Amino acid sequence: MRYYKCLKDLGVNPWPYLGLGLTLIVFIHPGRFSVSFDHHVIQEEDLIPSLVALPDEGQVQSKCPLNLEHLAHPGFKSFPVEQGGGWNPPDCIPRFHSVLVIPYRDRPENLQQFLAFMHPFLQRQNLSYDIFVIEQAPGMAFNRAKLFNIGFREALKATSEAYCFIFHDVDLLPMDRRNIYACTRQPRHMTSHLDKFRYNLPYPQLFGGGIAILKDQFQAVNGFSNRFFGWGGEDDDLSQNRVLASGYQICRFPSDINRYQMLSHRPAPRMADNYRKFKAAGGSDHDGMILSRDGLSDLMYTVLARTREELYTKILVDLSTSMQ
Ligand code: BGN
Repeated sequence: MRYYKCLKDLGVNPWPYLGLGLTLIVFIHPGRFSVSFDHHVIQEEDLIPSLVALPDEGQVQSKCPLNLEHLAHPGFKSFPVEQGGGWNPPDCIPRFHSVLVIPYRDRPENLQQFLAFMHPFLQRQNLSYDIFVIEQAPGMAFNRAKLFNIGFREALKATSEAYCFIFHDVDLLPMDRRNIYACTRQPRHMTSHLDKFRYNLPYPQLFGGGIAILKDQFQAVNGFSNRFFGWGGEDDDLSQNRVLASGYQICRFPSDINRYQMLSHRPAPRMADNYRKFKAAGGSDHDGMILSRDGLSDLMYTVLARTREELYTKILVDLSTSMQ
C-alpha cells in the first residue's frame, strides 16, 4: 500500500506496469501453462518392452531390430514405398505393424511435407506400416473424429494384419528418433510436447494430435464419437468419456522423446457447442449409453473414391449421407 501511495505521489500509475509484468511472464516464461505430469510415463529403458509386437512366427533370428538411430545417420537412404503407401522392411521380418490414419481436407502442402518426412522416419525404425489418408468431401464442417473411425473401418477391410492404429494429424512431425510408431499395451498419447506449446503439456488429459491404440481397445471403446464437427473436444471425449472411463490408462513416452513440430496452417475456428457435447457425454448418460450408441456402432458414410496414390491410400468420403 505504502509503495502504491509513493508511486501515486510520483504521479505513476502502477497497474499498467503490473499488467505488463504479468503478460511478460505468461508469454516469455518457458513453463507457462506447464503441468508436471509424470504418471504412466514409460521410462526410456522400457520403451521396447512396452510395445505390442506382431505374433511370433518362429523365425526370431531374422526379425528386424528396432532401429532408433538418427535419420541423418550416414548411409540411410529411404526405400521406395509400395503404390498405396505401404512398406515392409526388405531384408528382415518386421516385429511391428502400424496403420497410420490421417484425417484430411484442403492442406496439400502439409500432406506433402508429412509424407516426405514420415516415410523415411518409419522406415528408419524398421517398422512395417500402411498410411491411409481419409479425405472429407467439401460441404459440412470438418469431423476429424469420424474420419478416424472411417479410417479404422476401411483399413481393416484392406489390411487383415492390422492390430495397431496410429490416429495422427497431418500437421505434426515427430522430432525424436526414439518415438517409436508402434502400439504400447495401454493407449498412448504421442504428441504431448509441441513446439506450439513450447514443449509443455497444456493439461494432463490431453489426447489430441496423435495417439497409438490397439485395435481391440479402440473397438472396446466404440471408437471416437461421430458428433464433433469443427475444432475441439473430440479427443477429450475419447480420453475421458471412453478410454479412461473404460478402465484403460493413458501412457506417454518421456517428454524429450514426445517432441513435435507443428507445420504452419490457418487455425480452425473453435466450436463452442463441442464443449457442451463433451460434457453431456460425460454426464449422467455416460454409463455406457452414449458410448454404445455413438461411435463405430453407428458409423455412416459413403466412400466416393478409393485411390492407391504413390505415397498413401486415399479414401474420399461423404459424411452427409446415411449409408453404412
Ligand atoms: C482443448 C480442446 C482439445 C484440443 C486441445 C489442444 C476443447 C473442448 C473443450 C472440452 N478441447 O481445449 O480438443 O486438442 O485444446 O489444442 O476444445
